Amino acid sequence: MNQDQLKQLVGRAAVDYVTSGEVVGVGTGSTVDCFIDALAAAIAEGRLTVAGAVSSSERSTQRLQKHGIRVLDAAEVTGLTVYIDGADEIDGQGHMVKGGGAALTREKIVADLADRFVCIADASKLVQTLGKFPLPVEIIPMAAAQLTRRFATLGGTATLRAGVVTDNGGHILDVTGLSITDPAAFEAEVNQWPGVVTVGVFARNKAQVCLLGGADGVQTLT
Ligand code: ABF
Repeated sequence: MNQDQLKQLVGRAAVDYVTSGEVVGVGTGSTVDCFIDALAAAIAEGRLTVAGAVSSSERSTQRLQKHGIRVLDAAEVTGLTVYIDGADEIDGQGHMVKGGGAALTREKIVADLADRFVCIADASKLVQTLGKFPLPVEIIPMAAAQLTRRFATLGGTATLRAGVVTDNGGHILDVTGLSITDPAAFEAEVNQWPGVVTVGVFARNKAQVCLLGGADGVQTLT
């Protein structure tokens, strides 16, 4: 199976985690695109109903609406049973690096509304230690130089992602050279730096379930 087929596989598997009749939290990315398509197919076949979706990006909103799935504002719900999203890296404990698609802030907001985060990914995303994938950090633009210096004290090299403005008007720093051995402590520390909107380490909002697509099919990590 190629990578696209693995994404379709886990996208389909994630439909089983949606509670019929409820509002579902929907993330962003090519794997989530597969989930949205599989969700729409399940609805069309009468296997499931949803009351709507809370989406973490304009991209996912458009895809959901194209399928006729109602998109609610995050403020319209008090909570979600499940949030389904991809990752750039995930470790064996469910900690993730996210934000390669620049949607990390909204992803963390929707994840925080949910009782359960189900991560969907192909097996290449599973790592021992987070940090090999350049860590995305959404920032307030005027803080870029100071934050670059702060990351250097942790051994990281931060680069401004050229030409990218997030859905919230922020900029993205991509930080290479990090080895994030304690994701919860790292997230808590970086979150306190002035000018950081969201750090792409998801430890506080880690995945409770990870559906990993590999040669042997879907592996479920809990
Ligand atoms: C989102 O999309 C992100 O947080 C992550 O950066 C990315 C994963 O994308 P893909 O599924 O295309 O690899 O979930």
